[in-house]
Amino acid sequence: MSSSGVVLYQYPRAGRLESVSPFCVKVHLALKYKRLPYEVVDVHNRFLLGRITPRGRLPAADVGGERVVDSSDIVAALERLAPDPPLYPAESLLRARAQVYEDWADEVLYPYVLYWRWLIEPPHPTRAFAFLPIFLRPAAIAYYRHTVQQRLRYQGTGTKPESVVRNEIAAELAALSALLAGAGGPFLLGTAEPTIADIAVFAQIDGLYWKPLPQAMALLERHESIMTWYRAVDERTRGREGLNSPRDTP
Ligand SMILES: N[C@@H](CCC(=O)N[C@@H](CS)C(=O)NCC(=O)O)C(=O)O
Repeated sequence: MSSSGVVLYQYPRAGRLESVSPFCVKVHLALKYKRLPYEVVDVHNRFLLGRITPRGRLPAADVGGERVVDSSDIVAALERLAPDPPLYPAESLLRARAQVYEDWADEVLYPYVLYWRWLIEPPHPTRAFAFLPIFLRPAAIAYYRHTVQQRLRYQGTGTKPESVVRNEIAAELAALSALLAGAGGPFLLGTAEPTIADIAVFAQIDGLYWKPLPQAMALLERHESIMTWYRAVDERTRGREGLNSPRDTP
């Protein structure tokens, strides 16, 4: 066990992305920003999730001897464990804005990330699911694609044609770009250091700024303010590992 006692249960890495799941990446970013050592347990089989958490979702983590589920609750528990450097602003209005950004990232941006990854630029069978024998990968992709489609339909985004979703994503990115340009500082709340708002939004944007998704990367690169902010968050959270370039598969 690591010296902090923190264990992160996650969906596995995908190339240089710490996890294929943006919510697991969000927890990695918080841990790295706080320079907390931690152990990672990869969950390859989602049917075994019930052994880790009855909620059947990842990430989950052991923090301070307790099993915590949901990236937002995990980051809050990390803040209690290691308050310095802080991820939550002390000032109440900034804190409220941070909460709204986090919810926007988790609830609005995430379905778009799923839609883009599975329906616009779906996984390539030879590159995805590297832990499976190659002949099983197309079936695994078909299964996950179907599951994601069902969830997205229920959530709403999956009922929309691709052209509509592309326009909606472009509008969200334009909004992010304008918010960053007007932030008055390098990070979303205008602060000198990143907050939970940056970590949460970055985790979703990072899920799109990824070499297997060249169209999404091109879309993001049209926004200079997003790219400047992306590099600043990346540098604060993992620059020391030299990973501040688009995530790639090996
Ligand atoms: N609100 C949760 C969302 C977590 C979530 O949706 N995780 C996905 C992976 S990105 C998951 O575990 N899905 C279950 C499955 O694939 O069966 C959080 O912030 O942790």
